[in-house]
Amino acid sequence: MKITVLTLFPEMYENFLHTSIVGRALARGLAEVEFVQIRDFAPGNYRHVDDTPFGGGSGMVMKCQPVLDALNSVKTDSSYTMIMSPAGKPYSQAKARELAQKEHLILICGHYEGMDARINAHADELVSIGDYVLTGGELASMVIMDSVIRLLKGSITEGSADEESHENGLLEYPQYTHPAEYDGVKVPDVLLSGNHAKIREWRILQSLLLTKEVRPDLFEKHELTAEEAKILKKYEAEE
Ligand code: 6GU
Repeated sequence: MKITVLTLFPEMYENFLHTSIVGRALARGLAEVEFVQIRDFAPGNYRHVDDTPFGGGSGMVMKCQPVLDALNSVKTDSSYTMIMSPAGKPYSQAKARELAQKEHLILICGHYEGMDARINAHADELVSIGDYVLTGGELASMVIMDSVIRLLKGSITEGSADEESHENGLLEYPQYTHPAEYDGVKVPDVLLSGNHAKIREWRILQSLLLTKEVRPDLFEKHELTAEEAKILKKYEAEE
């Protein structure tokens, strides 16, 4: 996979691209990341990439020409183009899975008060990483790159992404490691029992109870599997 980032601030990505799982995946050649400096496409000595908004209002708006010339310098028939925007569609694990199948991702990072709306028609979609405002799209594009790169084959241990939070529409069950007792707090007995059927049942129940409490919106949307329904029914009967 190739990822091209259009940005005014490529230096923001330095540590991110060289650290941990992302750093290792890129070193292994699972993905290639390139940057296009939008300012390189702005004309004149001043290389202005932004201007005042028509109709008035505060702040500056990124101009069509530098952004679209930058985009056209890298876009091909196999590119999938996304604009980072707080007004975009909510990003999700399902979208990360979808993006991990693409040959070429282009991520466009706006800055200032946003970009000229005529740029939108040149992208496949606008995406938001949550209901808050960032100073620019760079952090959002790193969130997307991180979540996509870790899904590429060979990036993390096969299968270790499958039981995580959000993969099945639920939050993950709590995890514990050594020691079995820390500061007087014990790991749940069942996890030390060696009874794999019991452990599986406990984990499914914890996942359901946690999601219901912390993310009732996800719990409502989730269709219980036959196994989940059975485990929940048993728990409710015991309560
Ligand atoms: Cl994708 N961009 C910006 N600038 N702010 C955001 C965002 C994106 N997602 C949430 N807030």
